[in-house]
Amino acid sequence: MLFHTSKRKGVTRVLGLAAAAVTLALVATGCSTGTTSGSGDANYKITFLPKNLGNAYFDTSDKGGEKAIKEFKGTYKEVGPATATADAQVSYINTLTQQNVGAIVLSANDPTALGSALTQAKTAGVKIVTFDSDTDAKYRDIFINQATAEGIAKIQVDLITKQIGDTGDVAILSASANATNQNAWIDLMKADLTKNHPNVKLVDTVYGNDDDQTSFDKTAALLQTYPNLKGIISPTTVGIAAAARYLSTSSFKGKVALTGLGTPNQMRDYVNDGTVTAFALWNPADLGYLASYAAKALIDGKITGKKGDTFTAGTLGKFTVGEKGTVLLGDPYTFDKSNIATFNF
Ligand code: RAM
Repeated sequence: MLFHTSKRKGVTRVLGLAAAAVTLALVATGCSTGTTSGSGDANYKITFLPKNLGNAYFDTSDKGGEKAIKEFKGTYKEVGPATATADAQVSYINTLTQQNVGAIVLSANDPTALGSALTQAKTAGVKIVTFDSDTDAKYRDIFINQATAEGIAKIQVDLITKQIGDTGDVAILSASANATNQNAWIDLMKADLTKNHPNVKLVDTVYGNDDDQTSFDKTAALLQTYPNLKGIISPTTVGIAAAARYLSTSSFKGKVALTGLGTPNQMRDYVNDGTVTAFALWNPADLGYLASYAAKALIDGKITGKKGDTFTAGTLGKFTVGEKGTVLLGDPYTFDKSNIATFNF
């Protein structure tokens, strides 16, 4: 296992000193796009379709998926669009259906827009695994969720409210406007702010489309439009990295708080230079690894995605399918100055 967390006395700790080293080895041997071939009777041709290519988060998750597929001697492939839109994902799904892959492992840019392409794929016998960002449940067999939406929302609200002293204006810099995962988290963050943080006001939600430059520009615009802004939550690794880069050389550095979901490698410099205090994520490599084993279990007919189905995901161990065909990886984890040096992804 690459990354284990446990909660003891309210403190989340990393277990296993080898975590960083194992992850390092994974990064050194992995390859973000391309094919790994294997053999076997079952159709273990499994293709990852992330929201977009060129996103460090998906580079890591898909490498985790490739590692699992190598373990069971399947054929790994990764395809995906340059921009994070549903339209761009549809043509990949159609092509993969024609190519008779065994499974598509997909992070969806929209909950419904991929529906007809996915239905055709399923009808043709392709197993559909969503991971990271789900579709409506009827369009896939199983969803591999990184952590509960409630947990992901809460950790970000807890971080920002702590960082701004629980008072003042905040804004959200999200990914694309239709992203299933970000929108679920945003709804829950709004509810938490309203209920538990009456002195914190969410003044705007803007969308950087998981594009670095757009996210950078949206950050600049937020700071101009809201001169009293005290904090930004960016629930996307692309957004938070671009916002941190903007803040780090601006007069807002250290004055406007920034948190959200980021990768340690992209955020390390900004934590060390004081632009960012703390942010959260899970281990994307474990997420991809688990998704590949779920695809295998579906292909093998061991599971169908119904509640109570169980399967073993290599070194991560045994998992049980929960409500709405969802499998849960674990808890989100907080990164800050005290631990960020030990991670490499
Ligand atoms: C980006 C993507 C992804 C999300 C992470 C946190 O890389 O939007 O879907 O889970 O951020």
